[in-house]
Amino acid sequence: HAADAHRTDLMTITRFVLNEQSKYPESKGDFTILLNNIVLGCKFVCSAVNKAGLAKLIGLAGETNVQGEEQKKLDVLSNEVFVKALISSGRTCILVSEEDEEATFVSPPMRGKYCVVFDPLDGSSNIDCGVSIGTIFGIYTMKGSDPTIEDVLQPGKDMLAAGYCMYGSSCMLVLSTGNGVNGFTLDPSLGEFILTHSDIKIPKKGKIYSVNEGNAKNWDVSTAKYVDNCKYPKDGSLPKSLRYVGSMVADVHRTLLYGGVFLYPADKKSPNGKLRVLYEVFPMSFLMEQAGGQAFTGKQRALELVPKKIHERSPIFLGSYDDIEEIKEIYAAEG
Ligand code: AHM
Ligand code: MG
Repeated sequence: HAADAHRTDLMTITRFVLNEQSKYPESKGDFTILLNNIVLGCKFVCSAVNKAGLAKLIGLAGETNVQGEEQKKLDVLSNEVFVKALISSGRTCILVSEEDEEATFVSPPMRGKYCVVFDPLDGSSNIDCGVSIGTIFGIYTMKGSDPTIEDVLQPGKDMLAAGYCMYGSSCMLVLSTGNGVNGFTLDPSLGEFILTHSDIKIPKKGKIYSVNEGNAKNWDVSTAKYVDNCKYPKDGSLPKSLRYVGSMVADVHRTLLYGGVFLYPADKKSPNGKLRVLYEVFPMSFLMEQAGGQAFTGKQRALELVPKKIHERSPIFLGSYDDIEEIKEIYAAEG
């Protein structure tokens, strides 16, 4: 019976990626090993996030432990776990983390061909109140034989893979290796991510917009005009609903599944917006395009940006194809 087969034939993320990679005869399992280490990091963070509310009870966070050392904050701890898991995979050469000022160059004996850019725990303002937060990552392949910073300053369209993990009401990992987008949910009893959302496609047009409207007084004309259209449509369509968690992973995840737009535009106070190109804008734009949506900076296709610095920022508008088309038209007209 098909339904039974579904419940007993578990498509884990490892099995899924192994299947995908088997299409490439030259593949030797390196990517699968790398991904398994990312998955390990995500499981660790998930378990830490789930216990975060108990921290006071069991004496974590901000308190001093028996050794007299101060306990690490969740974002710092998450970063350490990812860095160590990625280095120990033996498949990475350069790591760029939101938490670290400088890129990490892996020492030659542990070096592999992949560069990983990541935000280990995004949504910092939501950590202490139990609202969904996430990890975002992108993967590049080293260009030459010696790693240089140029290897991670490539346009987002050259990413080999991108994904995020959301620590929400369930723990979900959403991944693209350039072949569409698939979602895996952590089964806590198995400790495995199981394929639950195969071949995710974003609705062509959505009914939701997502933005921090508290910044409205500093927006440019085009952003203001678009958001005004969301509330007072000029074409007879219904107004859009507003949803804004303030965690990019949660806001993008909802946008991917329900459709609509997520924007973090430029404003007078932050002319490049807030979000970071390498490990926020690029991975999410990659996923959006792979799901049939679009990602735009206000000037160009987001994935064609060529970053000059590892922590560079860019305005971003991403989501349903038609909704982003509308934003592009406004920017083209208003400049
Ligand atoms: P963070 O890296 O300090 O967590 O900031 C990134 C977060 C995103 O998750 C989210 O989209 C955005 O900041 C929200 O910013 P704001 O509070 O300005 O609306
Ligand atoms: Mg961040």
